[in-house]
Amino acid sequence: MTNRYGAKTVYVAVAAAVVVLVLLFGSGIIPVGRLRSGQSPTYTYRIVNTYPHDADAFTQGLFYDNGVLYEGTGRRGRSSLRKVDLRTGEVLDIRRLPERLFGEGIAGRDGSILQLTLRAKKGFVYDKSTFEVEREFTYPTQGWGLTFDGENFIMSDGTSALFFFEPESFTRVGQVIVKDGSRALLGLNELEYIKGEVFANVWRTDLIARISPATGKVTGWIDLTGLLGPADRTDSTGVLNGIAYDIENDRLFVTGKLWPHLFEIEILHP
Ligand SMILES: [Ca+2]
Repeated sequence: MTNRYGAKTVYVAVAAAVVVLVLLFGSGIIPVGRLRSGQSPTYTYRIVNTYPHDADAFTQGLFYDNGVLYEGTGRRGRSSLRKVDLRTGEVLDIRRLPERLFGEGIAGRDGSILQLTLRAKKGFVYDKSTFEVEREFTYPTQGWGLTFDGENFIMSDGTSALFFFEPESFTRVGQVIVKDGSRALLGLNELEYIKGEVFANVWRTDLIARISPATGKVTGWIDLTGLLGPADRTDSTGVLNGIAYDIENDRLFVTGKLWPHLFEIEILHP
C-alpha cells in the first residue's frame, strides 16, 4: 500500500510540527499570559531575603520545619533527600536514592518524611531525624509534588489533578481537578499547603497557582518572573520549583532547579 501523501510530504509535515513544538515549548519557559484565564488576581512579589542554594540540587520537593529546610532532589543517579541549613545552604544530612530512581516531591508529617519518585510508582517513608527508610508505599500515577494539610497528603502527578491520600496507608481518599475558570491547569508540580490553600508550581512557568483544595479552583496567581536574575542564569539553570512555608514565623521560601539562590519572598497584592 502506498501512502496517500507520499513519504516525503509526511516527513516535511512531521519536521514542521517538530519545529513548531520546539518554538512553543523548547525554550523551557512558557509565557505566563498563556496560562491564565484572567478570572483570578495575579500577585507579584518582593524579595525579603536571599540565601545560598546548592546549584547542583535539582529541586523537586521542599518544606520547612522547626528551623531547617528539607529538600528532595531529582535526576537519576543524583536524587536525594537533604536536610539543609537555611542561612548557609549547607547540606546537614543527605540520603541518596538508588541510581535508577528519580526523586520527586517530599512532605513531612510528625516524625516522618515521605518522598515520591517520578515513574516507579513507589515512595519512601523516612525517619525524619535519622533519614533511615522506615517503609515504602505505592501509588498508581507518576509522582510529582507532595504536601501535607494536617490530615491528608496532597499529591500532584503533572496533570491537572490533585490527589488526597490518607497518611498511614497512603490510600487515595479524594481528588480534585484544578481549573482556572473553565480551563484545566496542566503541569502541577511542587506543592505547599499554606493556611487553607495549596500553592503549586506550574511546570515550566514562573508562576505559582493558589488553589482551593476543596474545589480545585485557582483563586490567584503569583507571578515570579525575574526572581532569579539574568546574571545567575546559565544554560543549565532549571525552572522555578520548590515552595516551603515557615508556619511559626509566616515566611515563604521559593527556589528553582539548580538555582544558586533560595529566596524568602513577600506576596504583594495586585
Ligand atoms: Ca513544598
